[in-house]
Amino acid sequence: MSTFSKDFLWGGAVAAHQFEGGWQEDGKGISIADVMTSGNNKTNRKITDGVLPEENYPNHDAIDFYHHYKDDVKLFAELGLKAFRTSIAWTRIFPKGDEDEPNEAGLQFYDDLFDELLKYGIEPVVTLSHFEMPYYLVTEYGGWRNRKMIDFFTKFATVVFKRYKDKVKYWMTFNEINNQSAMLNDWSLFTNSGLVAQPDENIERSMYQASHYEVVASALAVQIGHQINAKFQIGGMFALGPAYPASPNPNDMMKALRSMQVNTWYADVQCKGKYPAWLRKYFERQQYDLDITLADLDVLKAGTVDYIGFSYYASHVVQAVTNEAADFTTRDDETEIPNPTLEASDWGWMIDPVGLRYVLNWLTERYDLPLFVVENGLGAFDEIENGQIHDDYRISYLKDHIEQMAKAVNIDGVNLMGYTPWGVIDLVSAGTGQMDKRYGMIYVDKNDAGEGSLRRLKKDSFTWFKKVISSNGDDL
Ligand code: BGP
Repeated sequence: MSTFSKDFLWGGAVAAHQFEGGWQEDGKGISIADVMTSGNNKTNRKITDGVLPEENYPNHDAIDFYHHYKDDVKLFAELGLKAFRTSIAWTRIFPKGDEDEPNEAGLQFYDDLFDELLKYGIEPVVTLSHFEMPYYLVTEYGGWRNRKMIDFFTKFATVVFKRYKDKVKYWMTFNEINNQSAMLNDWSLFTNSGLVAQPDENIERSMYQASHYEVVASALAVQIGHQINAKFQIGGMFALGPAYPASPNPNDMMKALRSMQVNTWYADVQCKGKYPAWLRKYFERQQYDLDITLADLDVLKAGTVDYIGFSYYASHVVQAVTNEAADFTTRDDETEIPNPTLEASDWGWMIDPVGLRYVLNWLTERYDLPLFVVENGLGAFDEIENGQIHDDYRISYLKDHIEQMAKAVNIDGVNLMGYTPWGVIDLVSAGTGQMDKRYGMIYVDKNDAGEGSLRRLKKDSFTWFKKVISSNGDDL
């Protein structure tokens, strides 16, 4: 008997802005992803004030899936994908975000894409907001600082839920909604909430306010979605990895616990329908006095998610900065250190397959909901040799992680719905804005400088993953 259920969703994951291109095609508006230049890591990708003629924006053309989607979906079918996770570019549907009527051409594009997937029996899995919102909502309304965003988002959600109610069953509201709290840097604030810190602004307070409006919007979307089609499965989506204590020192242990709590408070709210105690206390101690109404709290209770989607790439080691004075409330109380027992990727991400089993257990124990690994993978440089790409490093990364998923299912009793590795086809990296950090099983001929024929090539991992899917995970 197979480890994984017979309807296990083996798939691949991408996000609209990282692979579609066509940034001004058919009435699409400017999204926050369209004003980000490339960089070297998550902290130095530049966010520009509008689209500036002298800058180069990698997401504008990306891999031009917008014009290649039929051929690409054919390749996904050849790979044997049962599911394909993508997002809807909000700006194709509402170019500025506050219009009364949606853009028909944008809606039609996703109709065509979903039809193409369904033609091959590939189930679309759709994220409503994957690091994207109309840039106009940032300049005119201040992004998610503004309560009006709840209406704009729920309107967008309602339009697409209605339009695709017979084509899409699996949805997620916000991609990696927890990054902003866990990292609190310019990049995560912007991509999660469209926040650009203003002079003298307490940006942490604004982040919590924006996050609150997002979890309310998400809970409303869950309720609206279920009214439109009771069969919809609507999940949250979180970036997760274990935080290990640097030593057996109880302060390090307490720090690791708090780090996990900071990383999962959104999951607490979206799965349990209420804020955790430590965070309510934190708001009080900081005198944040957030706009959280009693009606909002009812919405959160009534709009809990059906499953947990999460990305898993790496684990972290944390150490309390001081053993004496740490109160374990802020990021200042910790430092992050490398794990001497693990290898790191070329970008310094700790490769830790067992950490995936740890997270699967942790989530099951805490929320007891179906789990869906909607991102996992190795960002690496690939070399082409005589038209071939021998990416054994990627195969071994994926294999080791699937083995741990199997243990979580077989031994630990975790309820796992599916596995959609990240960037099944090479795309623009969210963190660097570059092409040469590749995750795909399908290579795309385009480099960091934006040059290349866009030709698609199957890597060795393509053949390997095809076998994994056809054996339902038995033949690794
Ligand atoms: C997650 C995002 C993706 C994606 C991935 C890999 O944070 O949901 O959009 O890009 O990580 O990260 P990167 O592209 O920075 O390597």
